[in-house]
Amino acid sequence: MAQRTLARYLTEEQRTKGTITADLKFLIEIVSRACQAISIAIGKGGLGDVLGEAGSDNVQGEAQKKLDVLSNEILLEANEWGGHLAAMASEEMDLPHLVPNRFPKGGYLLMFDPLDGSSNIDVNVSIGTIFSVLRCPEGADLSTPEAAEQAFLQPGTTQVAAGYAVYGPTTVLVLTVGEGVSVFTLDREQGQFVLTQENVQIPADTKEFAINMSNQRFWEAPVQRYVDEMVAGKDGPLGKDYNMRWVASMVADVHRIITRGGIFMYPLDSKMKDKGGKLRLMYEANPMAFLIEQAGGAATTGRQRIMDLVPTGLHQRVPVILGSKNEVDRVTGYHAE
Ligand code: P6P
Repeated sequence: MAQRTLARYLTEEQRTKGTITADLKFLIEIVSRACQAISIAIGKGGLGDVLGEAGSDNVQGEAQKKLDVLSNEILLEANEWGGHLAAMASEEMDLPHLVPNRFPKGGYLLMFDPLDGSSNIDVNVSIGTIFSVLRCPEGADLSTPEAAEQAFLQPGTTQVAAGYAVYGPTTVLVLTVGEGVSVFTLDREQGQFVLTQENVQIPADTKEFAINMSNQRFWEAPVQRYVDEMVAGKDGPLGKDYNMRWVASMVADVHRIITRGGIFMYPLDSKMKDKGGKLRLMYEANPMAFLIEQAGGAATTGRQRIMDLVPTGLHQRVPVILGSKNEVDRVTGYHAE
């Protein structure tokens, strides 16, 4: 059978499910081509002038890598002319980027973490791009970047699409438009993303957890209890041995869970309690939560469903616990006790 490219898949979905407008199909196609360009830039590594620090800091106060800035520019330039978007927001920019007046505007808002896992770039470990798509509210004030922020502050349940590209041994695009999760692998010879898996289902149970153990002494009691129980293995209350993985690239860790199950935790800890967490709600937690739920998993802050949160700011941080449903329910239940 002919390979089902992303474009063919979106067209077929558009015909059969109606959840995909022509503009949304175009938006996803454009984002996928931007991810191809990012994959090529990353692949140059030390051969291109793309490694190391950019010499600037982002809104998070984090030193930007050259590839952070380049990836952000690739996504902005790819998306601003097409007429499908009203505005964009990024981890790398303090305020939203409005579609310039010389271009037509559309009805969607696009948010992204252009290159997540930057600390892994220079050591050649998988990194990724995360994106989330919202509808622009009717009558939204997009007169200035400052005014436009309000239009983005919608709960994760209002997302119309979400996805990530993981730049690893292969470049893979994982996507949902609210009708399950599909996986596309980049065929570099064709320059096309090709469907390689449909209707992803995450096992409800797992024996694999992902957390940065060096923060253990800072965690709240429910997470301490849960991790202690997993480490206790088959002789402990959970009655089975667990394995641990921590790539320190959310996209890589989430992709492992999408592929074979598991639980990922970046919980609140006393070091960062005032910030609200480590990971960002709008362009990390919400898109990943949408994908995980669409694949039959669960995603909470430990105390509530991530996608129910009403955002208070574009760069708001939240605790994240996501993956195999029975495990997420267990540790969330510990928080409720
Ligand atoms: P730590 C990468 O910087 C990131 O935002 C996520 O991709 C990743 O899960 C986390 O931070 C890693 O954090 O504390 O292990 O460096």
